[in-house]
Amino acid sequence: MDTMTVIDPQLHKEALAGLRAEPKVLHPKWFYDERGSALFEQITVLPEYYPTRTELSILREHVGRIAPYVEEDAALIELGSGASTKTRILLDALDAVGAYVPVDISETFLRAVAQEIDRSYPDLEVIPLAGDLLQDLDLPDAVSGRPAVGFFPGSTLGNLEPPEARALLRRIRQWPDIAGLVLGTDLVKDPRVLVSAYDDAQGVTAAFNRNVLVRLNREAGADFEPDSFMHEARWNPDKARIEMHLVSRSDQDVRIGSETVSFREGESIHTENSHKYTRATLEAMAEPSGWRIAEFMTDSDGLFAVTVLLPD
Ligand code: SAH
Ligand code: AVI
Repeated sequence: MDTMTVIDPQLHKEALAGLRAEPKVLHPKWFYDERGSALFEQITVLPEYYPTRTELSILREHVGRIAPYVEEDAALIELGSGASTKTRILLDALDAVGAYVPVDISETFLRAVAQEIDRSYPDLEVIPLAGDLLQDLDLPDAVSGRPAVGFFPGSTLGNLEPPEARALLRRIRQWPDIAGLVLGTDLVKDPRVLVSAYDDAQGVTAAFNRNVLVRLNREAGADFEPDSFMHEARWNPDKARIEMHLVSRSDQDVRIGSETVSFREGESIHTENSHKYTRATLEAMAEPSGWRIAEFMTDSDGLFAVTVLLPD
């Protein structure tokens, strides 16, 4: 679907509402068409983008601390599974996993990755679920009767507004037979390190950011000139988050279907938040959603954390 010119009415409606708002905003879930998923994979190996390699190293070192929480024949349900690279560390070490349900909004990418996992782990039941994790998920029958373990790596939780994030944690808590949640979160650190992770020298993150405009042209009938918007990464200390923006280089009008949206020079579209946590802020978010911290694992530089949350 990603490569065809098909107007997505939901994208058109949400994008128009966001671009008419003050300040202008687009939800980050729209980054992930096929090209967006591929660009994100390029980001994960950039020298400036420390989160992926750091989380991989924490998982490799501490997977033994996760094992006791994964019961025999468990269903591993991964939210925002992407390339499922981190999952392989769990699957290689945890024989108890009987079924794997990767959930992702980027459907073409999801199906290709699920096939690769299926080939690599012949004894595992692999059931990909294409969907929006902000909605109620229709979990497959293979999950029922199995102890469920959520896996939510990458700090994708941090891309949600705090109320969205708390609501998602509450929904996971209500999954039938939920035994635990393995959650990856990025930690607060020197803003210079953070800004360069989101504004790399090769311009891959800028291309990832602008790709949402390319998608709007193809799937929402828009006529953006992506290069007429500058990529910007800003640290917002009050909200402990990196914000990504696309800033208009000039006064310009852009068509979205039959509507027109006007931009002033310097006006931005706020395209993403990436919240950064401390153990205390993470706990303050998880506890009201019905979770307690059982394990908190971090790297020696304290850049990133993998937490095992248990139902309280
Ligand atoms: N878990 C991987 C990928 C992180 S990138 C890692 O840690 O490297 C974020 C992933 O979440 C992408 O694959 C994207 O398609 C998916 N995603 C983003 N918003 C989503 C949503 N609302 N519903 C489902 N998946 C979503
Ligand atoms: C998927 N998500 C956690 C990434 C992040 O770091 O917030 C998305 C990303 N945006 C820019 N670079 C990476």
